[in-house]
Amino acid sequence: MLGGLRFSRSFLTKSMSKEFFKVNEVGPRDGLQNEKTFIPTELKIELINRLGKCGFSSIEAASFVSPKWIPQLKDGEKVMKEINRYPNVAYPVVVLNMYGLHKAMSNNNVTEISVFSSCSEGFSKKNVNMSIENHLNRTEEVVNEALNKGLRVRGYLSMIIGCPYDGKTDPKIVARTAEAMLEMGCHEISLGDTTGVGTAASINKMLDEVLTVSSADRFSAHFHDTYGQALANVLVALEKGLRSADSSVGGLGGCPYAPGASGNLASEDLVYLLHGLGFQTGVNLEELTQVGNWICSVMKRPNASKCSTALYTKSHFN
Ligand SMILES: *[C@@H]1O[C@H](CO)[C@@H](O)[C@H](O)[C@H]1NC(C)=O
Ligand SMILES: *[C@@H]1O[C@H](CO)[C@@H](O)[C@H](O)[C@H]1NC(C)=O
Ligand SMILES: *[C@@H]1O[C@H](CO)[C@@H](O)[C@H](O)[C@H]1NC(C)=O
Ligand SMILES: CC(=O)N[C@H]1CO[C@H](CO)[C@@H](O)[C@@H]1O
Repeated sequence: MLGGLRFSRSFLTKSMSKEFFKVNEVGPRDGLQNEKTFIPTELKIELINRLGKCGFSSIEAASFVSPKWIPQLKDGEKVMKEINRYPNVAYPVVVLNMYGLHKAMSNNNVTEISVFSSCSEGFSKKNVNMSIENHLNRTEEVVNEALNKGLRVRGYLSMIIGCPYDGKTDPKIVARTAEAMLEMGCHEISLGDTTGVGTAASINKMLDEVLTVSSADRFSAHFHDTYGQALANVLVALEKGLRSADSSVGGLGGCPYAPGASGNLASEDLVYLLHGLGFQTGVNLEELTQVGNWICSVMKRPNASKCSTALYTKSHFN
């Protein structure tokens, strides 16, 4: 057995038809942030509008961080002002500090923010020049103010399995960091395998530890496909009771730690897995593949979704 990994017969044979699984589309933010091409504002807006029509419950739409750091997303305010909002769809934006929070709250119709913490000291130091604990302290101020103003806050953890600087991440640190963010008042913690090094066994081990601090309904799986393991890892998360995952249309977003490698799991492939298991996602797969093909052709990049490629060569379908 792989690190105590067990699939009960009932898990894969049980009908999931009554269960809802939340797919968080992160392409317009996490995806575009890691693409070399700058996407004009009107195209970003069109992308978000078309994804809204596909039926996602959450679409991460923008980032309110210094344009010096992330020039690809410098037009967040205009994007948030001009998108069409579909009912019951959350449009979270990334905020890293008070400056970003105030910008997000100034007339941009933002109702949900995402905040970050690393699970690796080495990455935290490189990325924000602070220890994990110091950075959590800073983040707490931002979360407190956001909650006071009635915003919802989602917490992102990065480097949950491994880190380019520190090597393997201790699952106990992931659990402690998740607990700290839940105590601040985050409604959900997105568990980011940022480098995509996770396997079914290491994801299983990490979740065993994390699920000692809170229940599965407070976590989302954010698994990268760098090593082709993302869908297998999502299946492990499903077995552990998670019913939320992050993915990106067409697999938008590369991997800054392995140039040329894939980053985010493609939403099309995730939705295909979930529908195959009988879950409801609210997402129209056919429409989603059209959006994926459109944005990939606009960006002149290959479509990383295997599902999309298969669907459009027709004979593979059904
Ligand atoms: C803010 O968003 C809501 C829906 O989420 C929409 O009804 C409203 O028109 C928006 N307001 C502005 C100023 O964009
Ligand atoms: C990092 O933080 C230390 C103090 O905590 C400071 O002396 C140093 O200048 C900072 N480095 C950068 C690159 O901001
Ligand atoms: C974080 O804040 C708490 C209380 O607000 C304080 O006790 C603790 O020393 C701080 N930790 C660091 C590393 O700054
Ligand atoms: C429909 C479509 O354009 N699919 C393309 C996605 O990208 C792959 C290359 O990675 C192409 O082979 C597909 O044709």
